[in-house]
Amino acid sequence: GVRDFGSPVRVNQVGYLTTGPKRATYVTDATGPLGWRLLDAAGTAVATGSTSPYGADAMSGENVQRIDFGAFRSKGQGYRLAVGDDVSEPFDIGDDIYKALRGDALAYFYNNRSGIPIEAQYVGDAYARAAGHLGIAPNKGDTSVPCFPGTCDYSLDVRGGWYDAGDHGKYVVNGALAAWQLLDLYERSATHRDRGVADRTLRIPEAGNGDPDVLDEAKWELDFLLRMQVPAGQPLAGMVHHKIHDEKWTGLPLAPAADPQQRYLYPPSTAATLNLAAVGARCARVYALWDRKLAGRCLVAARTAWKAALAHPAIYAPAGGEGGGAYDDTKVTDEFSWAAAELFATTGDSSYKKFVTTTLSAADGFSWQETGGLADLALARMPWRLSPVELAKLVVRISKVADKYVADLRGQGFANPFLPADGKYVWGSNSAVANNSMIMATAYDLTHRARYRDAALEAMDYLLGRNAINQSYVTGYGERASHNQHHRFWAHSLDPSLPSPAPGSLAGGPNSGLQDPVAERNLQGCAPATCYLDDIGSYSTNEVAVNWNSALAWMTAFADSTGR
Ligand code: 9MR
Repeated sequence: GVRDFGSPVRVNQVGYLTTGPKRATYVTDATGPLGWRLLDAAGTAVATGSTSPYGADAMSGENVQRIDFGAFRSKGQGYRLAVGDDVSEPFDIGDDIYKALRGDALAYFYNNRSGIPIEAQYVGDAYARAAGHLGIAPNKGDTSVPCFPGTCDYSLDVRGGWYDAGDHGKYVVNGALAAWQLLDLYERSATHRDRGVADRTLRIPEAGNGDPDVLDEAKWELDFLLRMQVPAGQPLAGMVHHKIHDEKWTGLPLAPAADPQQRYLYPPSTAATLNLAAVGARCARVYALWDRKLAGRCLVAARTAWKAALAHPAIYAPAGGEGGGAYDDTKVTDEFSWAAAELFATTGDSSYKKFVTTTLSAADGFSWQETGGLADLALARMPWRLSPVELAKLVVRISKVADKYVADLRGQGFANPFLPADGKYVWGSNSAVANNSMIMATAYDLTHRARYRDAALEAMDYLLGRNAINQSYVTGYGERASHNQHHRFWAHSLDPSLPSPAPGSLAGGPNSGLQDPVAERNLQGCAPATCYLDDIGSYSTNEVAVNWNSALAWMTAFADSTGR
């Protein structure tokens, strides 16, 4: 049947920063300008203006007009935007719009920790659960996990870390990217005098230990990543196992502690090894102040991984397989470059520089698979490692990519910095939105050009409801928010005794590929930006994942700090 997207007036359903851009999109067949009214909570018009006709929006297939109410700067709650009889979902205007979300985006990680009970005192009764995968029946992992039959003959203790997503696998490549993004969030905050990552900012067991909570959270994953390295004395010593997961896909719902499957270590890969080198180098720098022991372990692991990768430069994780995601990747020049940049940034050892062979590009952005652009982001954090000329070039490169994303965002009816050249939205498109926004935000930090900040904030509008389907993709935020994301424990729609996803969980988002049966059945012929279903079965459009929530966490921290 015809899908009902509610009001044709599309806004950020959470709200707009007092001093930020305030834009909306109106879906209409009308071609001429129309009057809009901003209504306060009592329904009184407090500002008015005219829409700007846009025309047909390629990614949504809708004819739209755009609304700019940026001149209005009065804080308040429960505003709505109206055009004729059409009225938007409510939203707030204030300096604190992103305050709660920034905490919840990070709380996602505690909720998805493996190997530790998730306690009611931190998350509330509904989200509390037993520790998963500590080798207690019926669990078979992760304290002693054998290699996949025929691949090697030892077992490793790979407890801890975060579950990848809706499944209980733990994968090094995107786990490392997620941990890296939290470390970068921390370093950005530290250099921008943002107190939002201090101790006692999150509800986690480590709050109050004197260390920034976001570093406590990232440490939970780093400890796991370090355990994935092949020990000395074994074949491929220093390389890193690509992943650990169940033998077969488990069904839904399933609490982590109830998973009965055999789990295996899958063979080391050059990509996973270089991911540990990259995040290990960053870890060594970031924790030097807070946890010297961890920092030391990270540096040793990173250097060891780097050498192992040089010795085994082309061991690729295969596509396909059973029981877990493949995270396959047969091009690792980008991983070499990112790892080298992180190692150089941390150690200052210029022998790594010749391996930095990639730069940021608008076409690739960055993702778990395409890490070439992260080399530039690594260097941007340590500008004093570069000569003035190198630094100037770096700023130009990052700005040019940000300029392209600003243009892509401004050029669309529903402002979005993700505009795929092939016209297709990918699996996890919302993470591309957030990661491209992080690049624009970094350009803002480097240049202080307002257009980068504005565009980064406008991209948040897209994620929170100003889009083709009037959907906030973040649980608990917005009137029409996703709450049936694909997850084995947050499976309320399958078992009412289980919770919905915790507030602050980002859905993967529209995916043109229709790569699951529910999407295939229900979304045939969808325009790219509409290929989404808030259905627990639609894992290719509606899963959660650590490397998506890390992007959301980074962006909400930026948005929150820039609003004050
Ligand atoms: O995020 C991954 C995406 O880039 C891939 O296209 C997709 C299919 O291989 O896999 C995604 O990652 C999933 C992983 O394979 C298994 N756990 C859930 C992840 C998020 O959906």
